[in-house]
Amino acid sequence: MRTQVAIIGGGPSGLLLSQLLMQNDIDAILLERQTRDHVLSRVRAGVLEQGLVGIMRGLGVATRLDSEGLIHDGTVLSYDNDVVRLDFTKYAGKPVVVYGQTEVTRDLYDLRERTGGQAYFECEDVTLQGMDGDAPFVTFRQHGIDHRIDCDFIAGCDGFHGVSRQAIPENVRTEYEKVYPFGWLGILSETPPAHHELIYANSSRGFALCSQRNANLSRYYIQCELTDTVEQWSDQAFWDELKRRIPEEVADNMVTGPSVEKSIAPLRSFVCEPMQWGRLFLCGDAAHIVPPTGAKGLNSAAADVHYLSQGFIRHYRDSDCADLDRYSERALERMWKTERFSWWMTNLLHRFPGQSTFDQKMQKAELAFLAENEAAIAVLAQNYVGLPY
Ligand code: FAS
Ligand code: PHB
Repeated sequence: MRTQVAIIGGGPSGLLLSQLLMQNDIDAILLERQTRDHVLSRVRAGVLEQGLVGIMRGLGVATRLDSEGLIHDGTVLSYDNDVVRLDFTKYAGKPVVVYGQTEVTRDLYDLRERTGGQAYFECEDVTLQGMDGDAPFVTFRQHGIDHRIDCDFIAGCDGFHGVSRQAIPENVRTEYEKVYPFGWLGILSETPPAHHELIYANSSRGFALCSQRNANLSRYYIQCELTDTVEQWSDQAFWDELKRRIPEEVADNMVTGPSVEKSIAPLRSFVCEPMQWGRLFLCGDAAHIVPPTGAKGLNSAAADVHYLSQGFIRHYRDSDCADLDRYSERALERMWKTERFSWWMTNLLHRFPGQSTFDQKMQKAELAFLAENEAAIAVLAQNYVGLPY
């Protein structure tokens, strides 16, 4: 087989890139390790920046997003029973859209099928070869049959645990990492949201987040120990702990119910530099990870895809490699600012093991300053709604 761009990974990064390339008559083949249903079974991000909404609309795949997505003009930060509302539209000029990553992925897979895009599932032993030359290729096995794809470029969109990042030689790569000493225990419940906007709660017992997917599907998280397991947390134990961490008035009025999904995610900040090597380009979680406190994982993947697709389009349309050559520089410039914001939000809202009473006072003072200073709110709002591409 031969294609122009071989895309490794069929999550949001790979799907967005494949469709943007197709829209510009650039041939791409997408290779996914799992089945489509497995990919769609994942419950991940919930907040979309306008940049990602714009890409979806540009692809003509935002009909459901525009009809079912929830426009959120703000969010709430709480510290025990003190609350601060951050008005995104007032301080950052635009809202965010609450629409699950699962639905984004579903819409993009439906689009790929409608447009006849090539996607191979259950690909095993994907290997990347020849990226440091001008004839890269990918090999993989599917249902016991070995395949080879010769290509011009390879896009590594295979997430944090994929093979693409490892294909960059260790002496070329520099990896920056911070692992947080806690995780997020998340549940999905078919109950009405506890509040019309998201609530990010800092409490003496730890962080909690009240999020949502639609009028009858809510997503909640509580900070948990890294050693916790899902089995240790009954639904009732989760609800009881969540209620202890959010403002009393919200807790007293919230509707609880059985979890339809329950999972624990570790938190880390991670960046690989560079995000390109020869004919290989990394996108999304393959190159970087943020703690979900700033709702930036999916959205930063979209920003990478924006830059990389521009690079490929300019290369094939204008025989100009300028944007491709500076992809890593452009993507990392925005990504490090996103890493900072996600790290800052995580430090502001979580209780760290062994945290001193002074450090807790610093968190309280930061939130108190946010409550009274419009410039401080504006900085947070502009980061939360998404930095410009
Ligand atoms: P993804 O990991 O989504 O997709 C990579 C794809 O590559 C996967 O489908 C995988 O099966 C495939 N793959 C891996 N190895 C392969 C190989 N060798 N060959 C072929 N395919 C291969 N972000 C938020 O903003 N908010 C959240 O609340 C949030 N929660 C998260 C919870 C969890 C448990 C995780 C892991 C992430 C969470 N994220 C969250 C971040 C998440 O949304 C990512 O940022 C987003 O999925 C990035 O998309 P991709 O870069 O496509 O990576
Ligand atoms: C979610 O709804 O899954 C969600 C929302 C905001 C975050 C993280 C997760 O910061």
